[in-house]
Amino acid sequence: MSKTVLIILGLLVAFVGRKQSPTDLTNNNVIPRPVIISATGNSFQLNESTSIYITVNLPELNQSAKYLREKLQAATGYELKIIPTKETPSSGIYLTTVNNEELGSEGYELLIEKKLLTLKANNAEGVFRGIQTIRQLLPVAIEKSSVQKIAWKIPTGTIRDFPKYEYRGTMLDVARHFLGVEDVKHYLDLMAYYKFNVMHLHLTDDQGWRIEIKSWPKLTEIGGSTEVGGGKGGFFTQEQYADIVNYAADRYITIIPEIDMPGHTNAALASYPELNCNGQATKLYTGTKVGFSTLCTNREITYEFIDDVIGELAKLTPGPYLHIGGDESHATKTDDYIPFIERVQDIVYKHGKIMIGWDEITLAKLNKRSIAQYWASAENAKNAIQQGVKIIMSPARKAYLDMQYDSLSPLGLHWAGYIEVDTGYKWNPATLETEIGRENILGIEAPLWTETVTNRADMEYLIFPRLAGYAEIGWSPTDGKSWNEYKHRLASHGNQYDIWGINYYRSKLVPWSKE
Ligand code: TNX
Repeated sequence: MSKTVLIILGLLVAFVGRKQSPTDLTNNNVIPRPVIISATGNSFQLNESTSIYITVNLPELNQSAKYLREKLQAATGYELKIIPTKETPSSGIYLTTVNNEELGSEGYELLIEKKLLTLKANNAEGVFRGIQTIRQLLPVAIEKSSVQKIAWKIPTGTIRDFPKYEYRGTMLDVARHFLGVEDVKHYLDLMAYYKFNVMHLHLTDDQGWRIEIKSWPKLTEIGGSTEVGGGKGGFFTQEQYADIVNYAADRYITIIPEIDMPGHTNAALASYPELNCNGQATKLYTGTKVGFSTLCTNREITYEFIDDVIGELAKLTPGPYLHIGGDESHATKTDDYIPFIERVQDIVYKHGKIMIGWDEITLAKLNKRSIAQYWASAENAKNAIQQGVKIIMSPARKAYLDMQYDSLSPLGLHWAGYIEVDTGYKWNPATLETEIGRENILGIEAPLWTETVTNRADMEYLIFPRLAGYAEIGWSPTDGKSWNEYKHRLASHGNQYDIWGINYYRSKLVPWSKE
């Protein structure tokens, strides 16, 4: 063989070899897109002798290390050792603390060197968010549940990352169709992967009451016994609810329970005649109309009922917020609605929680700590701002996970329009409404109403892939945001969804890899 042929062969081998080994950290598929990334052109490799070191300064990191080990175990087959340490190790994975104001309570810094991968944050929450980035930087096969023979490499460099909004949530309506504890946990796992920190549970509506209230047992006995379409419904016992709260807390996700009132209350009105102005229980309802029910706002028993319900729920909920609904109360006169919301607000604060409600609550005089959830009315948002009240952005036309993707979508509604994957991604909460500026916004939330959703597969179909886009809107800087760039990262996440067996919408706008 001639010398030139050998050189060419050598170059070819080197080239192919290089292609197989990821070395450019800036070329990644992380969602939400991290704030700052710089690459150093080498790679870190995980192997069976890698250990996870944790600084002794923060005992909570033991949990984080166990979570990371568990996420890496199935596909690698490695059972990584967890070793508490006072000193910086020379190799392995090192979870540690830092004192850095810019990172806030959820930010983190990832320093990836050839031998050592260091994840630092102000606290364990930031470390948890950073672990999601590590999972996404590894080859996607890391998500498989059986052992894969793969070089588990991550390109070297630095990532410094922190969220744009402090509130990044989703909502799940378990009232229209009941979805059980396992489905909620499944959703929480997927949310954690995308660095969400809030799950709002819509626990009551006309069609069902889904949370056990010990002082008013018929709410679930009667009110929980059906759902849209006449199925058997269901409810969470207080123990099950506590289990969900703990599961979420392990993922640094806050549960916000919603008891919708004074409208959207037929399930309660059917359970207890005394909550109705005419003293007669209504019939259970299994249709999908809204705006026909109301609690009797001028009976004292109504407020005793609310005090009991809020009291029990506040005790079960470690998070700071309780959501009181307040939307679409078309059957309540405005003159009755306003004092009602103000009285309920006092009850919420009496039980030590901050009140959240849909944007209609801004008709009432609000405590400055209360929060309005914008879904449709800019006018209501203006009322909130005038009262110094912060806003959660859930514009139906952009962020409702129950809107159809297009006219052919087999599931979903379209009263607020169709939300294709690009429409869900291409909006900015701080410029959507001229009235609402960045300084008024606490964060964003994407609600999944379940009139058309009957099971986990339906839920996945409407959530994915739009959820990833809402995660990015809530977390990543607006600078550098581009659908044309994002769609390639999103396409690569289709590989994760395939591995997880997620029923997702393969939008034509996304260049999914063929399989
Ligand atoms: C409006 S948005 C509702 C819900 C429905 C949803 C369906 C809001 C606060 N109320 O009761 O389920 O539309 O998209």
